[in-house]
Amino acid sequence: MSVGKCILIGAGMDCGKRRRGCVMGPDAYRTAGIAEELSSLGWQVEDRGNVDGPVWVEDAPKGEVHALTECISWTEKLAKASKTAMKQGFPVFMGGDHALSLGTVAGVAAHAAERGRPLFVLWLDAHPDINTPQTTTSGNLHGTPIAYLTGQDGFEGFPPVPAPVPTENVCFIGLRSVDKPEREFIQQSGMTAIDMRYIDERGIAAPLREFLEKVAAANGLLHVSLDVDFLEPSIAPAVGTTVPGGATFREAHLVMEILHDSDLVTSLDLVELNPFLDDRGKTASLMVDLTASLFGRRVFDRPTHSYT
Ligand code: 5AB
Ligand code: MN
Ligand code: MN
Ligand code: MN
Repeated sequence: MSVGKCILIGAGMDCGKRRRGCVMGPDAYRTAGIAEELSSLGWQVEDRGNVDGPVWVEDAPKGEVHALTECISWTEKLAKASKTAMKQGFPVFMGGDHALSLGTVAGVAAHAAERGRPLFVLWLDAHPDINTPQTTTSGNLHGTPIAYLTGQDGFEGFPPVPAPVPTENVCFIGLRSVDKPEREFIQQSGMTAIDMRYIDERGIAAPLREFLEKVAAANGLLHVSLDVDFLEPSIAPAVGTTVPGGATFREAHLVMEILHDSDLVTSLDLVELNPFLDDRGKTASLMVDLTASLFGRRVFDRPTHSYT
């Protein structure tokens, strides 16, 4: 990725699930030095502050969808902010829980459609987040953005996604906790779903490069959504939904380094950081370091792999 303008946008959305704390995410990234890191890499950084929206919502009874109205309101606001920012630079959405992607990616998709470019989405997560408000058993909408963004039914009341992302343009990497309806959907639709066993057997670089070849061949835009729980919980404890067996420190950096070199990424979500659960800021700092790898931090220059 060549240096340019990076737009930081805070989205302290905290109602995509019941456990609170992601509201503090944007300020934890700022405290960990995200702006300074990116500007030291040559990027022009503009911190646009936070998009505001409802933060405290009473818990819905067990089994019911939690904070539906509030999530719809965030989705509308974030889709607008995202579409605007896409025209102006490279947006980094600092969450906030993963329900924020309902809005950020919808805005990115609208922008891509206007430019006549296909959108691809790389979902770095322990979970595929492809439940709908009907299939979810937790009632937590942070487990649903991929269903919404790919145009699945069941999102009544949400703004219609102007340009749904084809399921074949989504790649999951890091999966290790998949609900039954999610597994069925993924298998039927033939989505690219790289689970941890695949990574154990084949490494993380090969499937990532295969996906990037597709993005390059289609002249696509690429949105990356990085959920803290993609990472091994011992290195990234500040998340409400830890699942053992995640990406290691080096696997995660390698993903970001390869993404940097590909020159294909055009927007990024940093989601699910819950600073209330952190250990002296170590998760926030790791997320900032991973972002720096995506934006070009490296030990040595090396000849880059060329895509199509
Ligand atoms: B996250 C679960 N599938 O629907 C659900 O952290 C977990 O954004 C969702 O990936 C995890 O509640 C959402 C059990
Ligand atoms: Mn997620
Ligand atoms: Mn997750
Ligand atoms: Mn989570």
